Amino acid sequence: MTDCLFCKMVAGEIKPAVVYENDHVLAFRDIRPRAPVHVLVIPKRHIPTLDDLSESDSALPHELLQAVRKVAHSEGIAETGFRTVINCRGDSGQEVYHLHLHVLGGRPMSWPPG
Ligand code: D5M
Repeated sequence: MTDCLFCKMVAGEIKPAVVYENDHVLAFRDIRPRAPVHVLVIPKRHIPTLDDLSESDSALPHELLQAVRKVAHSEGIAETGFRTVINCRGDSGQEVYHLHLHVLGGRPMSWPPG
């Protein structure tokens, strides 16, 4: 999608701070970090929200979660613990309508989230 911020990153038109990439996913640092480590993992293909994943996208959740694991290890938060969040639509506070997984770590976190 031409007007999608994250699609522009995938296309190389905007250059985020990339921490991991493969054929299917891109991971980069969040511009407004909420924790010492805050990385976003996105599919390279435009999918607006978690609810727009289709049955035929069955390999993609695996790709995304394996990328989360790799980022957690490379960022040094796999052992201490980390949180992965997917916001979906209005009440969740989703701002960017291109599916993304937040990977947060490097500090203790409370539950439930606000
Ligand atoms: O989270 C959307 C996230 O996207 C939010 O934490 C800020 C981040 N963001 C917005 N613009 C940028 C750029 N240009 N680089 C890196 N990160 C960015 P949501 O779950 O939709 O609320």
